[in-house]
Amino acid sequence: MELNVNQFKKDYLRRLKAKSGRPLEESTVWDQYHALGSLIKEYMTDDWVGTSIAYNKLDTRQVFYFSMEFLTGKLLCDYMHAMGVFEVVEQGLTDLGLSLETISEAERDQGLGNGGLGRLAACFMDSMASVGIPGHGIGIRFNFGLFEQKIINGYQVEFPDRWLENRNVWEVKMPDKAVEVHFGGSVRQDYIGGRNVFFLENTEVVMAVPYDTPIPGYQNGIVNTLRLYSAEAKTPDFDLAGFSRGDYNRVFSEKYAVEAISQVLYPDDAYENGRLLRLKQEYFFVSAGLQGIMRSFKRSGLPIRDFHKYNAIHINDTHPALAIPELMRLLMDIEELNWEEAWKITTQTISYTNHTLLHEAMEKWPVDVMKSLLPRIFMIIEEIDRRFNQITERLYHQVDPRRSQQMAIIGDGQVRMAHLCIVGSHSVNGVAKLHSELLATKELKPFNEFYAGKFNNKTNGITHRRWLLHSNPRLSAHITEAIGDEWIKEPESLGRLMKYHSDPAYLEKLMAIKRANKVDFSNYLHKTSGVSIDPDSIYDIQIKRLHEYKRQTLNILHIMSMYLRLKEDPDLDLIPRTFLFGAKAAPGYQTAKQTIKLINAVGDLINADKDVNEKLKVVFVENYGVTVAEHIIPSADISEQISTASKEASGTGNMKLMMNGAVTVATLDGANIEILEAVGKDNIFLFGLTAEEVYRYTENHSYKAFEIYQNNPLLRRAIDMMTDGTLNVSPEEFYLIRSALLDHNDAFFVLKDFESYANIQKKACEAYRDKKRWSAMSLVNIAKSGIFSSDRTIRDYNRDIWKAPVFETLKGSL
Ligand code: OAK
Repeated sequence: MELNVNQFKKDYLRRLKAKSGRPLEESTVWDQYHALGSLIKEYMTDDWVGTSIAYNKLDTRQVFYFSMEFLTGKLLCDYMHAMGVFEVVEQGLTDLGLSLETISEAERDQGLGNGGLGRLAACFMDSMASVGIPGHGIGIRFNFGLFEQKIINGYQVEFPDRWLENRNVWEVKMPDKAVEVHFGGSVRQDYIGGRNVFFLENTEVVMAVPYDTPIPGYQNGIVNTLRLYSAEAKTPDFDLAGFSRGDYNRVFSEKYAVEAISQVLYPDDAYENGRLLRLKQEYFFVSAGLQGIMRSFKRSGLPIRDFHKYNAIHINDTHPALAIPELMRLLMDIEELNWEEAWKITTQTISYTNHTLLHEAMEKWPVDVMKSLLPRIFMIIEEIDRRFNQITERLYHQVDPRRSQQMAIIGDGQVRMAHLCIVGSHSVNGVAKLHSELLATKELKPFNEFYAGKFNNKTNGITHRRWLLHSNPRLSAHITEAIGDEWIKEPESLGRLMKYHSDPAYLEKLMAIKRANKVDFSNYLHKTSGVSIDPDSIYDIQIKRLHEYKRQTLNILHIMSMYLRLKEDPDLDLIPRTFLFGAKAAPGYQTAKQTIKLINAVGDLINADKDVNEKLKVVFVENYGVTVAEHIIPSADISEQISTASKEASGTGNMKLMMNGAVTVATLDGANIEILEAVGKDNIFLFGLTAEEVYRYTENHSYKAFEIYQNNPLLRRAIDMMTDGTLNVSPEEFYLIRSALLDHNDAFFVLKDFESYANIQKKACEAYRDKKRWSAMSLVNIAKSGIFSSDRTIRDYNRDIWKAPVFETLKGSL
């Protein structure tokens, strides 16, 4: 948009006064942030309204991305870049004696997600708008996002994330678009006009009230919408009779029970905890979202039989799987289509992404729970299952009588949500080549054989605008200086940087930028936690959720072994290294919580020991989330992507770090394999078992962790350090970690991969010594990162699955 500094200052001062009721001199940082947010939102309004009018007018096919989680982080700076007003606003604020940096820190992170899946949804929102796809998000407006983590005495302690306490400046409440969602009750069946008709009776009614947030594309005038639903009791005078009888307790407890649905995000990452409230959350937003879509589709006057031609609904893992039976219900019970018509529309509308192979993350709901909470939905699932079984029985009963049962949607008293998604959609994709291949050839093999062509791969991506342009302004400027700014819209043109591969001046500046970013991060860390780190040390970074398969344990055991070697030989020639960890553990995941304590205990030991602390430092960064990531990533030298091969579906932190010039230490897992393909084996450090080897060991039970423990003295001493009193803790403190490694035969092959990990770490350090070599490696990583932009991912989804139109701009369509 067109905006000059003077106009901005005028608008801003007026807005600040109106919002805060005080002059600039007396305003708080919060007032300043709130006024700025509200002004930026207003600047966006014409395009936002215009986009939605244009989509309606053009009768265009639209994409709805249903996701339980949207891990958006802060929005202010993102929006200002997208609108092309960043510099003007920054200048205007400076003129007024204010600092954009300080003001933007006042924004609370929108932390409505756990990790990879939720952050991917947020990147996709940005890319859909920037690429020009009519694509919107549908989810839940949780009152409390992912817990805030504090480290107290080395332990993780969780605190509620009150992100809404000072209001959310970006959202707009849409009470007129509220819909009813029904739970429980019973189904009455009638035969009317030659067809079976189903009525739900005596249900509990919850109002789903949408709050819309604008999602602007990058300087293209397109503004899509993220719609998050909040649960409210039906009317303010919900039970007037009860109220006037003075039965306040009951009346209010009912209201709280209803509103509990959108109170809090479950803090489990890739783990299914089976709580009833979670199932309520899932149905709540799916039903609300579909009713909203149906309502506006019907307003367009288009025939219901063409629903799938105008609406593509994507479900982000199985959490929104009930979209399948719910859409069937709406089409049959409300729109009066027959089963075959409804089924055709539903399957052609819905597509599904799987985000994990971990069995503990696969959603299954007990039949009796589903039946009593959602009786009509359960009937529909039963019917989908019955029809599907009929076909598989016929096909397989002779060759493989068990196969039909294996593939069933309902089995062992449970509804298998992944099976429902596969059967009820027209596309099933994994999120990296290896993951998609393992889905098709191992985990979901019978389905892949049954549905030729339904399975496909869409390798994940990240928005390079947030993760490079905004979070690393120095590097962005250095890139633009060399190759122009086309990469912002066409990230694959970052490849042009390859011509600087052997340009000493360019590479030197690249290293100077990394150094400056390291200084910035050390200042940030000092300011936020009081910890000092040395910008001349290697920053070796592992930031992700804490999970055994991600193997923070491997990293810390290796650090412990370095410590032991250094204690024996203090003159060991090591480049000073700072190991940084950032990770939240699910509150109920005890092994993960012990790992946090272990990292902190090792940090306490090493950081206080003068024999070693000039060469080693271990820091656990508190409350890792989107904003913390934005501070750490530009400063990283080494990116730790060390999951057990086959376990990490893709990873996206690996992409963010390479894009910022970190070199990866990696297993051949998830998208690491594609990073290897992009950068070549000389620009990545690979180690460890392959996925095939992991499968083989697991299948033939030939792995013996204890033997490795006995035969590798250094590793044994590192493991024993957990219990021998070296760390200032009781011998039982790390019981679960030790027992997972030694008593339960190390399911994630930490011991098996230890030696090759230690070797590759040595190689990485040698490479780092050679500044020229390292800077060239770093450059290759940046140059080849363009394919990991979520713009590419979104174009792939749209080309193969959604097939929505792509608009360069909507200007002129009004
Ligand atoms: C969370 C809950 C259930 C199932 C999967 C997840 C999840 O976050 N999976 C992660 O998704 C990311 C985005 O696709 C991948 O990059 C991660 O590898 C995967 O663990």
